[in-house]
Amino acid sequence: MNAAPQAVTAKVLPANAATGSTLPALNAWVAQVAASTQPDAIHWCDGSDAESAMLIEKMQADGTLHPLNAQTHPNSWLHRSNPDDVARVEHLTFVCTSDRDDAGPNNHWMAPADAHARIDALFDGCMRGRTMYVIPYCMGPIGSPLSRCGVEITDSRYVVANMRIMTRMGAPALKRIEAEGHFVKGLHSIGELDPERRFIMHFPEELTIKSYGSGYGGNALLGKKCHALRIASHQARSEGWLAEHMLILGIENPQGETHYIAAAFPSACGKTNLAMLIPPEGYRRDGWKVSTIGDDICWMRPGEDGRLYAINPEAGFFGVAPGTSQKSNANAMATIQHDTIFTNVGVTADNQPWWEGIGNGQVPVTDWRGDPFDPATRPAAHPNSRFTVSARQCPSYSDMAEDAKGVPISAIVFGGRRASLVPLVFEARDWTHGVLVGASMGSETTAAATGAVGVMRRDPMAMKPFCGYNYGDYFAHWLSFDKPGAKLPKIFHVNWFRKDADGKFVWPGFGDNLRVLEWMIGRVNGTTEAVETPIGALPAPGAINLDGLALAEDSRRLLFDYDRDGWRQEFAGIAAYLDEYGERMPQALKAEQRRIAELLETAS
Ligand code: O2Y
Ligand code: MN
Repeated sequence: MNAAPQAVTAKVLPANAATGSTLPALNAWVAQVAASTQPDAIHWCDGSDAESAMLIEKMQADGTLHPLNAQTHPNSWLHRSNPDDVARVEHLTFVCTSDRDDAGPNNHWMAPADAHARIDALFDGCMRGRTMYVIPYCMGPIGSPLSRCGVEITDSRYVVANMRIMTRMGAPALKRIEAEGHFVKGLHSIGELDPERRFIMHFPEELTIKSYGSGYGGNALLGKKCHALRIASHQARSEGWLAEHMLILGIENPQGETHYIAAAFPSACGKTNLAMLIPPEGYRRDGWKVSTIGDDICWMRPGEDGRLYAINPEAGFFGVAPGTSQKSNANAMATIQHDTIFTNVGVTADNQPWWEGIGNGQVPVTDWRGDPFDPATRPAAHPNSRFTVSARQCPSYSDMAEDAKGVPISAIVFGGRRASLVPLVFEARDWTHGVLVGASMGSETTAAATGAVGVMRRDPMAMKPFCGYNYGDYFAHWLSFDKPGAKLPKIFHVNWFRKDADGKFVWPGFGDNLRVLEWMIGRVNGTTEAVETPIGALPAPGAINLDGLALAEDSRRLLFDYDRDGWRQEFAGIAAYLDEYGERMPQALKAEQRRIAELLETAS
């Protein structure tokens, strides 16, 4: 089915396996897109090795990909994006629902007809002289009932190469789409890469995405944030499941019992590091093991036993390079040793990828823009530079990630970067409280999205840029899972980023985060102690194993205390925040906020 490029008369595509699909609706859509975008050729992607080799050859020839050192990084490539196209662009990202309130104050909105008109005008004739690639893909294991399929049409070979890593793409996905008869439509063109002519539009009611003018990450790999979060969150609401911005990891204790934990952190808050955590030496000796199911997105649905079962809809990692090192994430470093696409990193004299924080003693000679490296001009790697790599290359990747029924979730963790106030960990008293914890979480911004860095903003459930509908309705959907027969996970909040008076992080983080996860598992099993406070249950003194950590008494206090006055202010801020969503904010969530605010006034 790896069709030779064909001249397009853009009338009718043959409905046969050689050049198209057996699904008339898919052929018709491809023909309609070809008629408007006018490509020179159409290529239906089958996902084969031969196809990949052909694309890589073309990308090397046109300078899209540069080979890296084949001895140290076999089969690995450097891509330099347009310098104006290096991150998600929230201000150009729209959710286009018939009723503005359905998109909610958490999204930029445009009326569907206006949005189609604006973006279709850009697509008009935009693929002249280019090949149009048709990428059938499946988000999640091909055989899983929790998976959902889509087709991305793009004129970017880089997108095809990334989608091949990040999704189950090609012939098996097309087969499933043809059997199901429906799919999410994603249309993408890099256009002129002009920020003035750039939009990422979502039409949840039509299960359609249109993205123009960016070739980068979340703007262009439409299976990821556009489909697996914005469109899927809408689908999930109508079908009774959850599409979340969460990593999934498995923890096996020395008794051989495995618990799966899903965790939501805002962008670039160390999710990939946590998903690939390596237990501290003593824990490894005692038999603790951590396995990775996913590092970014989690789809969960109640199983027949009332528990939530989760899959990772992705097949690869699109991870932030800066800060990734042997110390922070040895599993990631092993994963990206071969068959990896690096985007916007620096390179060393012997052509190895390099980024700030890599900590391998090497030095960059060329920066991410291809200029000689000069620290006075810019960092060697862009702060949002990335690696794209298959999850199967990760030493901690779990076979359970391919399990069609998903993994049962024991605990959900919310977290953010909070320099002050928020303790290392606390447990929500029940599901409603947990939903409030998720709804009110906040973090200091990072470079993953364009805009100011280091500013605290609320990012409920780390879904602010990704929830495809009104947050009020989204919280109501979360609350609706608490029904008779449900055996829901416990919900926790963590803060790895608390700082002391000198501005230093108090908690060592990385592998030592397992100490906190161990406490959570103890809470799930009912074997670990906690102290009730108005904000939730904090670890009882001694309940978290701190053996071997050099933590001063002051640091321990910062990690485990709660400051009642500070929380009173925080809860006033939470009330104001919930009010911003008006009538759609569930009363139950506001009542929960009031319950805790009152406790903070009265409890000692
Ligand atoms: O910057 C982008 O284009 C992508 S953003 C991203 C990529 C992978 C995982 N998470 C994120 C994010 O912003 O949360
Ligand atoms: Mn993410």
